[in-house]
Amino acid sequence: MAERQARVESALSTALPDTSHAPQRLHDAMRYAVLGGGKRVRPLLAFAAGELTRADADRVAQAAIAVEMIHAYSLVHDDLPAMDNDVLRRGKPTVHVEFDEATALLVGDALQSMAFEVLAQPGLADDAATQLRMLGILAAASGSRGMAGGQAIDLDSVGRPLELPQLEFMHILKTGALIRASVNLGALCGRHDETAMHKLDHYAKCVGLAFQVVDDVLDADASTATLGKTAGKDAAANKPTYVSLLGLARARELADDLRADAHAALAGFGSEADRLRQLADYIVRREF
Ligand code: GRG
Repeated sequence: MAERQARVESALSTALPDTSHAPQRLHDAMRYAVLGGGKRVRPLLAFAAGELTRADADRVAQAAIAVEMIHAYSLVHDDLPAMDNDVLRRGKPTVHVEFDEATALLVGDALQSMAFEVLAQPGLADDAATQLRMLGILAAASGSRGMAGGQAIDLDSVGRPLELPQLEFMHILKTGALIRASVNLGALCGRHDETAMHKLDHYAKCVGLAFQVVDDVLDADASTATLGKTAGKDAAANKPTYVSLLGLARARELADDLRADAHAALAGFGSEADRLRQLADYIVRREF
């Protein structure tokens, strides 16, 4: 993990504009938002899926940083006063606190465009049609039928009782869509067949939801210092979560059931899927 995280950090640093280039403040803020923090779960998933399809690691690195740029943009916008209004992210002041709100908006906008610029570089897949498919996957996962749509449902649900299926729908879009895209993009960088893609997609849906269930558990059960972001925000904002609907113990059980489902989805694969199996375990057992 450490080796891959370092590779992601270096690829991100190379791709992001240098702070000596104008507009310097925006480039500084983009680098602040992306570099030096985060678990890099989505890139790790892309690498693990790429390992399964024997993809060239340099290709996967580009797909992986494209997803991470979308993720970083979503965190910057999510922290804005108009959304979650948070002051701490990845253990440091949020972008609008360190810079200003207008800059934070532009950081998100620019990171989103840059993700597609990176993913559109020639040669990230064996043929152009596959690479176009990759671009479509990332676009759909980020938009109103993916992450942005999930965020809209989330903002609309504060203080309103959601049933479990509605909560699940929201998280499949808000958190799950980008995690699913990470796995799919990593796999598409290599030699894939549609049966394998189908199994991988099922695996990705399970870990995507598990990731969110664990996020809810940690929000309720871990400290701000451990998380590097404000803990207990969901309850304070009266937000429906897996913990508020199921209680801590059942939410933990649900995460473990989803981990088992993720493993089952990989049953037909051999040791080439071990990294994906380890990541499913990590996602459920992580402490921050
Ligand atoms: C603004 C369009 C738009 C979307 C925002 C992802 C998101 C949607 C909001 C983030 C709020 C949040 C805490 C969601 C729960 C799951 C999640 C994405 C947690 C943060 O991801 P990690 O734990 O963060 O992978 P690091 O910092 O490790 O990268």
